[in-house]
Amino acid sequence: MKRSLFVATSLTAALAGCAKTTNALNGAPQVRRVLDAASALDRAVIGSRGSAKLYGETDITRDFPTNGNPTPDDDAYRRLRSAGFAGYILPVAGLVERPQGFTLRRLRELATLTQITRHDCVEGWSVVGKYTGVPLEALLALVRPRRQARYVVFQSFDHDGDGTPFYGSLDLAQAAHPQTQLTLALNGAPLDADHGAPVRLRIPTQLAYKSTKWVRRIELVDSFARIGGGRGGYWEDNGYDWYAGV
Ligand SMILES: Nc1nc2c(c(=O)[nH]1)N[C@H]1C(S)=C(S)[C@@H](COP(=O)(O)O)O[C@H]1N2
Ligand SMILES: [Mo]
Repeated sequence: MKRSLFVATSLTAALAGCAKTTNALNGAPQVRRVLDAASALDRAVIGSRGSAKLYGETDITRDFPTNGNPTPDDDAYRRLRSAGFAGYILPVAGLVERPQGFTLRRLRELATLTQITRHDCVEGWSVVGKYTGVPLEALLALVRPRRQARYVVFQSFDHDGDGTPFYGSLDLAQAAHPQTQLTLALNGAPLDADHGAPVRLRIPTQLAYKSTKWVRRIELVDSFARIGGGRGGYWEDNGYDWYAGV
């Protein structure tokens, strides 16, 4: 369970002593304040400093489910995929001093981080995988965020059934966390299309819905209020919390 939710639920459970009453209470303003305070404390204390647990080779899950939108199949993605993503370039732009495009070859050179971590879906399943990729911090150091930059926004190739494009965001502290990675390989093989090829985000300190697959473009911004539904991500626009610490 999400830690902030656990802390908050324990608090309200202690107050109420019964699950049904807890649900009713969750909506009450004074309880809402306790919940929000617990979440803010979690974000401040654990959010960008705590580390996710590292696992060993024998812990790696054999079968990896996929979740979220179907694998993109629009022309742009299909063309890239049929060429083994040879023509892929990841633009990193916005509030940076050195906007630039990263080829897959360049990203592979920068992919110095391999870590075995757990991927926790909010729906209640987890898998352990070996993820290899570029520490996001290293990429940010190359583009040099401007002083006004506060968030890193990840645009994807996929969209939902209504055609709404997927995107996600992190603040700069979360982005610079040493375990936050732009992943190129899963369990020793290049990422397959269903798991986000050619490049996905992997942030093991947060729930998997923050780990944006099929990254098409990265942009640094001072606010995400004017992007998508304005809440910082596709899932957030659909009601999930922006901060999703595990
Ligand atoms: N672009 C994109 N990224 C996404 C999603 C999505 O629908 N689109 N779903 C998220 C959710 S809810 C989960 S659990 C993980 C699933 O990753 P997996 O398919 O590699 O297991 O991807 C996350 N990243
Ligand atoms: Mo998920």
